[in-house]
Amino acid sequence: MGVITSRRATLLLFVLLQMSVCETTEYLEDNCGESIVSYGGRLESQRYATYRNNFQCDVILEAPNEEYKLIIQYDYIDLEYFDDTSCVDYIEIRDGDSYSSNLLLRDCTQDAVEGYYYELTSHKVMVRMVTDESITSRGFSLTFTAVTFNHSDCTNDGMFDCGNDYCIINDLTCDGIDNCANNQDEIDNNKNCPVVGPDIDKPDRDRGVNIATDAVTTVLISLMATYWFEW
Ligand SMILES: [Ca+2]
Ligand SMILES: [Ca+2]
Repeated sequence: MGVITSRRATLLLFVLLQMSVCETTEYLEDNCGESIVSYGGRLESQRYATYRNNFQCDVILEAPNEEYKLIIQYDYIDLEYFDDTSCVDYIEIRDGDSYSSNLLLRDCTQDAVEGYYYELTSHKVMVRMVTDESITSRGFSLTFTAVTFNHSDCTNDGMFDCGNDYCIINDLTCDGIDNCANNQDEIDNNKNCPVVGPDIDKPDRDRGVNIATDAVTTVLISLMATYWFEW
């Protein structure tokens, strides 16, 4: 095994930075006590397969301005419970940014909430997770989206009309996440999206970008592998 030289360490750091640039999902455990200000995205409990024991953490998800309201959709909730009725570990969702804000959910299984979503009255939501000293599980994954109900906004550049009273920013279309709560931002009648299917169905412009990106990535990896062994 070779020694990790400073140049190799720099190369590793470069690779890790490239990976982080591609990251779109936020993780609760990385943002304890923080606010995540965004027009939309995905929040998951942790990066790894299972969550931590003895864990208490909350984050505030916040739309960039107060004209927006947040909607929350659950992908899954899978935390330890006892006897099918009592949550041992749990997630809390509050309609606002404090512990006194209206409690929307305190739960540990997705049975009651699968496919369900909340429409908040504010532009902030507190997400909190509490676990005990043993037994972990998969955790949770949710999607949050800032929406406006003003239909004149939908016609503005940079906005997308979901067709269900929601307008979202255009950047949230065609990203593989159902931000509209009816999937209109992801299906092919959205003029911005390629037809759902393999790459061959995508517009030439997107295929060209993908091919170019793949080529650059391949060259970079080849160069890095070469330098690694030469050092
Ligand atoms: Ca537990
Ligand atoms: Ca989307």
